[in-house]
Amino acid sequence: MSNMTHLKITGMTCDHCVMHTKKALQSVSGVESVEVTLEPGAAEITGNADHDQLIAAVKDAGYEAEVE
Ligand code: 9UX
Repeated sequence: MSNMTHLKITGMTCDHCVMHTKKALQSVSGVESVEVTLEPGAAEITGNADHDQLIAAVKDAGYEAEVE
């Protein structure tokens, strides 16, 4: 069974930003699926990825994330 993680994401301003964030999160080990929304800025992730790695991936892509 896989876990769900909800991230609040700030700094995304367009649909391209959403794709950057989605790709970044999909590259994290343990991630099974990712849905990212622009408004509100958020991501729903399933799998067993480490939360700190998810946040780091979003930061590397140029945005900010926090677990909600
Ligand atoms: Mo969304 Mo763009 O950034 O450079 S406003 S990708």
